Amino acid sequence: MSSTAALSAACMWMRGGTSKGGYFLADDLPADTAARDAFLLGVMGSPDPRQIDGLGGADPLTSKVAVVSRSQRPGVDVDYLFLQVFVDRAVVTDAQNCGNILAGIGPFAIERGLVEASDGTTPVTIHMVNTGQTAVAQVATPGGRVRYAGSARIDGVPGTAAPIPITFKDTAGSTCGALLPSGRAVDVIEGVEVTLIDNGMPVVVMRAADMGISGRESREELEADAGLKGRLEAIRLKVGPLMNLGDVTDKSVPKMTMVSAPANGGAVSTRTFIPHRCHASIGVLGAATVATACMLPGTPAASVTTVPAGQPKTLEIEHPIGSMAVVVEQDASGAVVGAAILRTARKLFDGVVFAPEADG
Ligand code: NQM
Repeated sequence: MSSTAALSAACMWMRGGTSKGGYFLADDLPADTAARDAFLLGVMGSPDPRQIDGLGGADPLTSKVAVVSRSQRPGVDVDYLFLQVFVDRAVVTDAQNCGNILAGIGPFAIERGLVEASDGTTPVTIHMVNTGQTAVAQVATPGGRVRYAGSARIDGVPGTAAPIPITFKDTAGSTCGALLPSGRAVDVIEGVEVTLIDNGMPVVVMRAADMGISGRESREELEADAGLKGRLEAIRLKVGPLMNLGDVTDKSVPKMTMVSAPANGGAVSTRTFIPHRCHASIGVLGAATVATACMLPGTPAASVTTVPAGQPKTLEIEHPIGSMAVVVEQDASGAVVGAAILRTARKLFDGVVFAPEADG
C-alpha cells in the first residue's frame, strides 16, 4: 500500500458469479480496520447513491470487496474475507459472506501466485473468514494458467465462461450459530409464517402470497413497492435478535426471501431483498440456504416447493432472471449437510486503485 497522500493499492477488479468488486491482497490494504474501511469507501465512492466518485456500480451487487491472504491453516490454500461496502451509507460490513465474489477467489489467488496451478484443473481450498467455513473451487488452468473463457452459462451473466464448480460443507449456523436459530422451523412474526434459517447465509423465508405479492414481479416492480419494503423491514428488525444477529438496523443480514410455486419447471420461485434492494437474481449461499428450507417439512418454503426425485437432488432455485442450480448433499436422516453450485468469473482489470486525497 502506498504511503503517499493519495491512498492507493494494487487491486484486481473481477466479476464473481453475478456480482463484481475489488479483489485485494490483505498485505496491500491498511492493517488498521478503520483506515482500511475509509480507503474502501473512497475507492467505491460511498456514501452516494450513484457512487459517481468511485468504482462502485451504484448497486450492492457491484459494491463488494474480497481481501485475500495465504492461509496458515492445514489443508487450506487461502483465507478470504468478504466486505460489503454500502452504497448510500458510510458502512463497510464483514457481517455477511458472499458466494458470488467467492467465485473469483481461486483465479485471483492463482494470478497473484498464492496458489500454484496444475495443468488442467486446480482445486483451491478457501477458508471463508466471515463465517469460518471452507469452500473448494475448481479452477480451469490448462497449461498452468487461469482460463476464463469456456462454455458454462449462468443466469444473470451474458455469454459463457469457464466453469468454476464450488462445494460447501458444514455451513449450518454459519453466522447464527444454528441452522434454525430460534429452535423452530416456523415462527410467526408480524402475523406472517417465516423460517429463520442459516445454511451459509442468514435468511428469512416466507411465502410471497403472505406478503401480498404473487412472486412473479420484476426487481423494479418490487423495489417500487414501498408498502412491501416496509413490511419486510419490520419483520427483519424483529427477527435480528431471534437469529442471534442482534440489532440489524445497519447490517446486510438477514436476507429476506419470498417464495412461491416454481414458474419454469424448477423447485421453487424466489424474490429476495438483500435486505433493502431486491436482488437481481439470488446470492449463492442465500440460494443454498433457501434450498435447505425447501427440504424442511412443514415450512412455508416446503409448502410451495416441488422437490425433485433421485439422489443427489438438484434444486433449481428460480429468481427474477432465471434460476440457480443447488445440488444438495443429505445425510441418512435427510438433513442437508453440503451443497454445490456452479459459477463463473472474469478478470476485468488489474492495476492500482485510488481513494480521494484528504483536502489540505
Ligand atoms: O448469498 C448478495 C451476491 C450476494 C451474496 C447478497 C451471495 C451469497 O449475489 O452467497 O452471493 O445477498 O447480498 O453476491
